[in-house]
Amino acid sequence: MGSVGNAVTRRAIFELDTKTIFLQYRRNLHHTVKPKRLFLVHLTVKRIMLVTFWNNFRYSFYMRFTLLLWLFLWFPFSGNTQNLVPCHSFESPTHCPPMNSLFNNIKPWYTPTLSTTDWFCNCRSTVNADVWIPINFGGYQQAADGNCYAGIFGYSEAQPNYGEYMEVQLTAPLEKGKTYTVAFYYNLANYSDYALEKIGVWLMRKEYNNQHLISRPPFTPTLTNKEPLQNDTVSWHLVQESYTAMGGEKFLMMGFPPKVDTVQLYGKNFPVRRQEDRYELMPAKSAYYYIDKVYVGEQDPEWPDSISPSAKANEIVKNQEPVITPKQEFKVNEVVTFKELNFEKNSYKIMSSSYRELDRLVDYLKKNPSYSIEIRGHTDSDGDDASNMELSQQRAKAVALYLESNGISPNRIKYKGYGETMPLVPNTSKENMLRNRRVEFVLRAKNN
Ligand SMILES: [Ca+2]
Repeated sequence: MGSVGNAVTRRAIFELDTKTIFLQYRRNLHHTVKPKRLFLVHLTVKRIMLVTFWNNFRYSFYMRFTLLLWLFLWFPFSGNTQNLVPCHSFESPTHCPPMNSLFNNIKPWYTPTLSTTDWFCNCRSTVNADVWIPINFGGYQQAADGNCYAGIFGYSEAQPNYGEYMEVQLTAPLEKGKTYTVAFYYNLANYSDYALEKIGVWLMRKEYNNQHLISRPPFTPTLTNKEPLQNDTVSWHLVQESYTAMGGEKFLMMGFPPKVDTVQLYGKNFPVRRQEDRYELMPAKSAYYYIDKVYVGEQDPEWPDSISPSAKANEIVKNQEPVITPKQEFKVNEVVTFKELNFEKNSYKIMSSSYRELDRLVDYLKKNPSYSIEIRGHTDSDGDDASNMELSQQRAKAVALYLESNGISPNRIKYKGYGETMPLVPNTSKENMLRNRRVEFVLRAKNN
């Protein structure tokens, strides 16, 4: 290590940094606090931090080892094998999927349409959830890499025009005339009754983002797989194609082509759950695919053609009786009370623990576009009538807005607050009052 050079560089960075901070202090705090004094405090803290870092590096074996290991691991990837796809394996060191349908949480990926692409992880908070790994609403599958993968609907007989998509900005645009390798793994989910032949990859100069569109984007993919997709629900399979760039392609989109030509009935036995146990998020007569490890780069990534779950994983498939999320079937005209919906105290702000239940409803409404919904807010008898009426109205409205902001048309949503006028039980005990504080919904068939 050239200590003199490093010291000079560090000093230069240090001075640049402190100058910026000083300017910020002047901009933000002038007239209110004495900036010079604050600046001096900051400077001292920074100095202490630098000294601590240096001492750690000199004396701590662990820190030196970690830094060297990091450098060692980084070097082989800094050459031409660089993958231009950020977050290529859908892993997040900090986040877990909070619920289904929220693919946008695995940044920088996002859904280019209103379709509800899924993100699955083996995280503590997803155990037994619809988006857990290995068991989830699509069936059973380990990640091809790491702890997470994505999932997209390819086809559903009930909604042939519905398809799910995902998009990401590449870390650098493609260069004109250069040939790139595009590769990724896919796996047909167990509960698919159908399998598709082609999957599409779009490489685009401009971002495709149509948050009004629930059906397939209307243009054909930049490339599709030459060999038909394999109808295998056990192993991951690789799609790898090459592509000569026009230059400037910056966005990658994945999903199924606008016209699904070949839909094959997939007739094998389902290895995990019986078909009648299938969760409602997985409608009958549809095709669902898991996606993991996406690559766009100049070199062949030299990935194996398929990745099979380990023998141990297969053992789990055989022995484990999976926990099944109760099948959710809503009946038209039936009053349903939200079970997981909670608001902050005396407020109409929805707590995040409620999103899961709300999202299921969103999903249900999307898959049943002929239904409309009425939301009814109720309170207990605590507090005065008028403010209870107002609070119940606001809470019902908050639910309506949530549905709306997740793509349900406001034409399909009605809401109303009933205050304390419609108790389920007399407001005579804490338990009874808790039952009376509730939000309900009723599904209506159109023109009803
Ligand atoms: Ca992964």
